[in-house]
Amino acid sequence: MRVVVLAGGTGGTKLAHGFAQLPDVELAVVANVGDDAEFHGLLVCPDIDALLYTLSGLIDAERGWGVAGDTHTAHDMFARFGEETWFTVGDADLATHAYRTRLLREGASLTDATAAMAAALGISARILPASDERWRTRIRTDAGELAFQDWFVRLRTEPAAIGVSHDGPGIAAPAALEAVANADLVVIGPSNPIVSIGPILALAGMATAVAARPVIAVSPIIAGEALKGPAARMMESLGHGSGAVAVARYYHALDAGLVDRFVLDEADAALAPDIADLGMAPAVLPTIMRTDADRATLARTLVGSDP
Ligand code: FO1
Repeated sequence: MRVVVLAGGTGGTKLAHGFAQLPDVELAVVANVGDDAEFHGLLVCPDIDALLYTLSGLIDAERGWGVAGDTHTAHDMFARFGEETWFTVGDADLATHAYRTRLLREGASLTDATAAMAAALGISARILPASDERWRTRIRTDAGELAFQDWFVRLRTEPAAIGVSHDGPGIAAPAALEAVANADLVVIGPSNPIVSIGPILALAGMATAVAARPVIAVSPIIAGEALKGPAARMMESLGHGSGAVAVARYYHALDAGLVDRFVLDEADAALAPDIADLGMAPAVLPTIMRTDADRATLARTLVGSDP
């Protein structure tokens, strides 16, 4: 079975790891590139990095980014040179960004560079950047418009987001579009709908390609809160409402036929009728993934359910 997971950030990455553990699944993960940014002259792709490190077992699981046990000698040296160091790049992580940047400078696409890195790290799933072009998320706030990492890491998501846009040509990577078109199942991971999934679906042709396949979306919001990150607060400050139903409404507003089945956590079982009212089949499951086994169990259940 060919499964494509749309992912960005922690939740979608964990679920992708669940599918990667299933022997009968041929997995491709379409990764958000809206968080990408340059630091120390190198291209950092946080959502691709999180997938590379999670699927290879290198991830710092506590933080959800970076390499476990990484050291910071280069970071300290950058500080001595007077570089901005609010974005922490560990020594091993620095090699990832340097290698990627070299491959791109030599003419590789981001898709090809990512494939080479995944292969080198022993990952058999395909990690497909949603776009090979620059497609950067910009956050509008009362204090002006900010690049995503500036808002997310430097300002710790203060001030509140009042608008989100994407900067770039909006062209989907051919390999990502093709994987979606050939998928038996597309899973929209429990990632931030606005800044992780939204930028993927905003690429030309992507939402239409996804909508044409059987699609299951997993809510990143449980009992009104995101397990990690600003999704719940962003949904509210951007006027999309609160709770898991707001996530379903957000996808419904993008394309009424996008999502066939919407997965609520057990804590939100009472919301199932509201999901059905939107024309999506509700499914109520334990969605909190504490262990690797939890990830595989959720993935197996989704493969087994008929969207
Ligand atoms: N997140 C932080 O909160 N602080 C950091 O210093 C930081 C560094 C970093 C370096 C490489 C990388 O791939 C990711 C990094 N992240 C950091 C995580 C990341 O920026 C965000 O979690 C994502 O963009 C949100 O999905």
